[in-house]
Amino acid sequence: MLSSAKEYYEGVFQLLKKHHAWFRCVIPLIASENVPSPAVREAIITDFGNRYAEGWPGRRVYAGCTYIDQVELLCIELAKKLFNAEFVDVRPISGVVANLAVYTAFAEPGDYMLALSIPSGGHISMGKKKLGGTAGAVHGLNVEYLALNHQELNVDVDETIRIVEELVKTGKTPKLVMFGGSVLPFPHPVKEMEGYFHNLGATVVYDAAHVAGLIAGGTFQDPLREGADVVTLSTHKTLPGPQHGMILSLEKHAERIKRATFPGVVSNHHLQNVAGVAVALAEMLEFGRKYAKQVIRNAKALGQALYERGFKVLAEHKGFTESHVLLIDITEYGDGGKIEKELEKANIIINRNLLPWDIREGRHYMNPGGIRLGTSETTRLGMKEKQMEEIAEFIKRVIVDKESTEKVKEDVVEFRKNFQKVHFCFEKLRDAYEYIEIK
Ligand code: DSN
Repeated sequence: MLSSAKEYYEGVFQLLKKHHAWFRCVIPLIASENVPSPAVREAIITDFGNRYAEGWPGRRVYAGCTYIDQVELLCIELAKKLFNAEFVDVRPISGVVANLAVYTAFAEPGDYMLALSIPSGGHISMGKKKLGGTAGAVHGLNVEYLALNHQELNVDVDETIRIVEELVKTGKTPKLVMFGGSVLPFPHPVKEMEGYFHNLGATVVYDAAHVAGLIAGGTFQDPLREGADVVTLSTHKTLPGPQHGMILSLEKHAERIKRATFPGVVSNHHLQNVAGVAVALAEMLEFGRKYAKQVIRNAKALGQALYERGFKVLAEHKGFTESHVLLIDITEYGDGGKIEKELEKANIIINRNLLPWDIREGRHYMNPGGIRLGTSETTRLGMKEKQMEEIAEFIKRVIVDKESTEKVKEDVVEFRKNFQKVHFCFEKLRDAYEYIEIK
């Protein structure tokens, strides 16, 4: 227990420094995380973080926005180029807030929405009221599920249409359909289904939080070209920016979205992060195609290497993934919660994940049957297929061979020494996890 203010004060900085020192030595495989460039880090510690804007550039609620407005317009321009979008709102402060803005713009409480369930790869922001999900508990939507084909790890088109037909018969015609989510190894059937949903009068939304960097890099499906009306995203998963959100859409939806964002779900919009996103988007414009290709190559290589070592990596018949993410059934070796902890002891950072059939089999999110791995951050650190093979071997040594985690950790620390810089960015002066002292 600390006592004086100075002890608490110093305690915080000691912990921050320990975290930075630790992350220099880990293998970061959490699919929703990434490491921003030193340039992004510079942008997010500027005075922009102490200012208010509110409203649209040029029509702000506050004075002092001369440069803030210009940066926000650059950010919008970059996003329009990268995503080929008619309209962009960079004010949502996260992916959840972007989704909430879209619910607010396109549906009333009590309306029906279709999305994947959480065990099937949906996100909590698409969840039912009884689960405390944003769609149900905050906006009052009735959430029904898109069907998932467990073998294909993708939306089952025929089964989903059967479910929707039943809903329509009972007066529950969906107002919104939400594709995308948090486990998104394969492109969703937006093109195949948009006509069906539009005929019902529904708005077609795509949550690209996980795959935004791959879409920007031209290596994943392009939902706006496939018929989606709106795309929501967070800016820090495969897209390597700071933590923030964004909405892309057709021009005809611009006014509804603007109003739903402000004054609907955002007051100030974390202006330092808008600047950080602009920097990350400029980096993506220059390096995004190479980066996104390598992320996917690495994910496939890691899937193959783990599979060859006996792991049940799902969707083997389709090459495991077309994105950055892999889902592994780990039940042969324990549960996802236990495995996550064991790997962390060896400096391998992954997260446990529900498998689509876990709830049916009585497994819970604390101790699910799966683990989820992503390759965005290791790719940013300059790792390629060869390193994916080495990572798979480290994972096997912990989980299958049950080697001492201390011994594996020593080898992981040694392995990480050669990967300290962020790649796919203009400047590499600072190390990826360097602690920057300015006080
Ligand atoms: N829950 C996050 C994920 O890990 O996918 C997304 O917000």
